[in-house]
Amino acid sequence: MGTAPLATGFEGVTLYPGYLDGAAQADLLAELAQAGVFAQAYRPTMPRTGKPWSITQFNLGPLGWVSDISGYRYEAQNPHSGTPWPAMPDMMRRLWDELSDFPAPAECCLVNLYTDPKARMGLHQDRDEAALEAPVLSLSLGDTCVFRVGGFARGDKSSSFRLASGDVLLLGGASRLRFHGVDRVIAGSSQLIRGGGRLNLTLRRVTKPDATP
Ligand code: MD3
Ligand code: FE
Repeated sequence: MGTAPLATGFEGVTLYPGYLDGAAQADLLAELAQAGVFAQAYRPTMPRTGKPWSITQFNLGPLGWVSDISGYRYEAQNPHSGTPWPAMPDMMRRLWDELSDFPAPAECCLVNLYTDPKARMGLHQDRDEAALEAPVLSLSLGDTCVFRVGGFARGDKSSSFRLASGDVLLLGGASRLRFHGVDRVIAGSSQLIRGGGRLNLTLRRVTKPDATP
């Protein structure tokens, strides 16, 4: 496990192409299925309008990121089942320890499921975490996507690159608040997931680590 990092042209945005090999990708996928990710993924809705997203979502770990008509927030329980989120997979914990350079564990593993071939994610910022000094770590599985990174205002110029199965993207430092999104998924570009589609797992530190020793 582990490939050399590649600069992306954005300070604080580092790509590790093929960081997980095929066997590790398959193991992780099986673990996600075991945890109920595919069976229990739900379709979030937009704050205020209640418009459904084109992706579905699920969470693993102590906190889950939730979007519905009343807003975006982190929750310790799945609002659809009223039960705690399943445990964070060991492989994701290991990735965070190897790559984040952050002194406290990740608290949320958000799983985005791009199952519909038209699924996408509009440009947005990740700013619901109190610990904005912590990086976000993203792992892609399945079909390749065209990922877009912009500036710090919605209209700033942006550029796109591809994220393939097994790629890890680390977003931190000066780039933590850049706008970003997923333009589209390239159908048929991977055989990992039966029936096709893409999964993205993002690891986040949500709360500020306790400063007392
Ligand atoms: C660049 N997910 O869940 S993660 C998200 O592929 C999200 O599903 C995308 O954006 C996906 O919020 C991409 C990669 C990511 C995360 C945070 C960033 C890229 C970022 C913060 C700054 C710049
Ligand atoms: Fe994001």
